[in-house]
Amino acid sequence: MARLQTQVGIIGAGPAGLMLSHLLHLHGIHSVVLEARSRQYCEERIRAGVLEQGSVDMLRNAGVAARLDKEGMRHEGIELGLNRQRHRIPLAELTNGKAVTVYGQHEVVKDLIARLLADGVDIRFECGTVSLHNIDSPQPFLRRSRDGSEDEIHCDYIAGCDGFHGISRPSLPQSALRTFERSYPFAWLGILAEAPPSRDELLYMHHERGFALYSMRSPSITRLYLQCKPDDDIAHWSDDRIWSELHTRLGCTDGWKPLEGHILQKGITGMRSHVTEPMQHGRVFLAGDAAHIVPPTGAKGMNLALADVYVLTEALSAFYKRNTSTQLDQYSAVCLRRVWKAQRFSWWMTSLLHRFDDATAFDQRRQLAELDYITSSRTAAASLAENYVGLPMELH
Ligand code: FAS
Ligand code: PHB
Repeated sequence: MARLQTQVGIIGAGPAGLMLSHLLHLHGIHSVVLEARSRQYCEERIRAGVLEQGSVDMLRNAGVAARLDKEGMRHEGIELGLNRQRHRIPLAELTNGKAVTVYGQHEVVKDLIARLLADGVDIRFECGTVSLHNIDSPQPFLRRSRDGSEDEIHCDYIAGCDGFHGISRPSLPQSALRTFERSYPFAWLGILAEAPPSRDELLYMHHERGFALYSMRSPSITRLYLQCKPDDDIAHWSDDRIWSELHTRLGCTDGWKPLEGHILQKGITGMRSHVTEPMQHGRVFLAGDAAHIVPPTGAKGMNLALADVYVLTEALSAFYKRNTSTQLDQYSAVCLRRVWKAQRFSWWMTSLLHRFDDATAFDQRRQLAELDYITSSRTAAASLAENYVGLPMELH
């Protein structure tokens, strides 16, 4: 068995784990990243698509935004659709110039992996089975076992960046944790289509048959979503049925509807809200989906992951450079303030735009009135805008 020593042991090479390792490297802090899947799997897994202003600034300041700046699509507005009509929310105008950038999560992952490898950071793909040990002692360690061989990675701190189904959260004493959950009575069917975007900005469409979202990935790739049943089976959705439903729900009175194209990928994603409190225990810090899940309607998931690791990096840097653990002790409280505001916004956007089968006639009228209010009041639109582009980062 090999015995390694590092400062921070990181589980997971998604946006949280990769960004954390890179930010720590910039601060001269050594880490080892253990990832269960292959590099190719991580780089090809299609997920989030929208970066908040703060996330773009963070990636730029960390020196990993060259391709983002070249290929990312800055959007200064989004559209909400109601009764087959579009209403623009001028994000930049309402937030003193902030915007979002459409750039696939898998592209961010590719950029970060390339930089970590170029910098010689120790990242181990297909790492085998990981377990956490001595998490309440000053000398925690990770054990990874694969094909009969074992390594121990001894560290000062462990970062659980292994997503919702990872090993880190279940490895904490459940008596020390409190879970907050909400599941939604629907899911999203998402497709990637080889069809040039025929609108410049995202369109979130309310429709009596269910929500639909028009998004994009590049000048030749469109990303589209349909609200579907929570237990729906993708095998029941032929390409023709998907396009027919997308045209029905996204079609506007001015004749616009999305262009069709070859469907490269389709899948169904469940919708849930989840928060684990606290996001730390002993020498273990949870970040990203390992600690929280939001419904994707607010485009917050990846952005929250990046914000968590920014807070954790500042706290670890204060510990190693100024020998103070105050920020480490406050990590969970600082992150949870942002997490819960993102949960609120994501729940609100989801409740605003989706069809609820158990909604009463009153609920339906109230939902339409809220959409009417947001699309006719500058104050209401400004509240949506400041949340959508991302609330200011707070470190204390
Ligand atoms: P991730 O899940 O991205 O990464 C965790 C990593 O840990 C993975 O690479 C995994 O292989 C690894 N891992 C897990 N267990 C391990 C173990 N035991 N040992 C070692 N490694 C382990 N967010 C949006 O904002 N917009 C969207 O449209 C959107 N769509 C989504 C669609 C799907 C299908 C899913 C599942 C999520 C979606 N999300 C979306 C949310 C998503 O983008 C997450 O918020 C984001 O991936 C969070 O990043 P991480 O916290 O790094 O977790
Ligand atoms: C996407 O393009 O994948 C996307 C965009 C906005 C969302 C969710 C997903 O709210």
